[in-house]
Amino acid sequence: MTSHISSETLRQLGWSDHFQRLAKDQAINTDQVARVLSAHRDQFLVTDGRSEWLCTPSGKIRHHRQMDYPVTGDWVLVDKNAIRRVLPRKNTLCRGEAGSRGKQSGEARREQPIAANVDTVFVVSGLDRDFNLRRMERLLTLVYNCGMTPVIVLTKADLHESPETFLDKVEGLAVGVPVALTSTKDGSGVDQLHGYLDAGQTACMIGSSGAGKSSLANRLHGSDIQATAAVSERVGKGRHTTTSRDLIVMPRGGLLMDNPGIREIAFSKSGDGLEATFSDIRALAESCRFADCSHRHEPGCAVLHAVDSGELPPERLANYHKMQRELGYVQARSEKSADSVEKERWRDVAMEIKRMNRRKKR
Ligand SMILES: Nc1nc2c(ncn2[C@@H]2O[C@H](COP(=O)(O)OP(=O)(O)O)[C@@H](O)[C@H]2O)c(=O)[nH]1
Ligand SMILES: [Mg+2]
Ligand SMILES: [Zn+2]
Repeated sequence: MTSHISSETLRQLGWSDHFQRLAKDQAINTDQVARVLSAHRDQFLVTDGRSEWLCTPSGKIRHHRQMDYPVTGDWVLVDKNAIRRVLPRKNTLCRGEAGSRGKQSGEARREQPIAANVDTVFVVSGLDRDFNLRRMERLLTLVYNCGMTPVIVLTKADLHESPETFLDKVEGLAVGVPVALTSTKDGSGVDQLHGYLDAGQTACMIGSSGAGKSSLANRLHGSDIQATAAVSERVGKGRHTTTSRDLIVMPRGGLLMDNPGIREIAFSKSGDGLEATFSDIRALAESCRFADCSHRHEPGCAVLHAVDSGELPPERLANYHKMQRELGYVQARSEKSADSVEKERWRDVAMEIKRMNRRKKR
């Protein structure tokens, strides 16, 4: 009975049929489940929908590989103030760990999970010096490679007379990706994002520091819950304010994750991200003379022809080639498939549940 009530409460935090089914199969009592709202090295703020409390990871988790350590958005098996296990993830936003690659060596980096169980990723860019089409292509590729759905959010529209010109530039970037033109100064365009934050939905923001993510979170929430650069300048804390990742429960019941600025975007997973982001190149490639055309020097290359005719920006093709090379390294190195990692996680969770229940009976 209580477990029925708590699973309804968990639903408001994004617990879906998918998790409910798996929990049932593994005889997990949802009273033992909580969601991670923020993750620090040794302390995790979790919630079960009724209260929030701090947990520490149990010894077992501590000694696990980095991928097994809880991140914001994770569902975890808790025992009072201890996190016993991380429940298998629906998806994981990962990037290559900063600094784990020698310059230009091309060697893939260690995987660094940033967030888990995310429905939509807001790729946030300011319409100021932050605006960079090549970086957007990188972020889109990263998001797709992690099996997530991107939405491009342009902020600071108020800085321009006709900000719509940016829409044209960005819409050519990735076919089918929604683009929102917003300003947190005057609130324009912000409302269209509420649709991604309905009850049970989790959205996560990525983008450089200063892009306007926390300001957007505040606008969407309707109150100042996140510290923005504007605030910290006043209190003299410097420009980089978001030091902790936070999952915020939004008024319409969805959850929004405010991540730290991503300075460097290194890949740690390969997937169909390149194809998804560069669907125009893939479509052109069908007309190349050679099926295995690299679009670098081959005769009869439809992609190079599109560059010559001005249809395809050369910088876009160059960025495609650059990422293709990087992802080649990632693929060569990747060990286990994400699926098998998550399957192992379930087996481990099931064993832990048995142990926990045995302890209770004694
Ligand atoms: N003009 C303008 N400035 C904005 C807008 N959104 C954010 N800013 C400013 O941009 C700076 C960085 O914002 P912040 O939300 O802290 O960015 P974050 O690092 O991505 O979280 C702050 O000084 C904000 O006041 C906007 O829509 N228009
Ligand atoms: Mg911030
Ligand atoms: Zn070609």
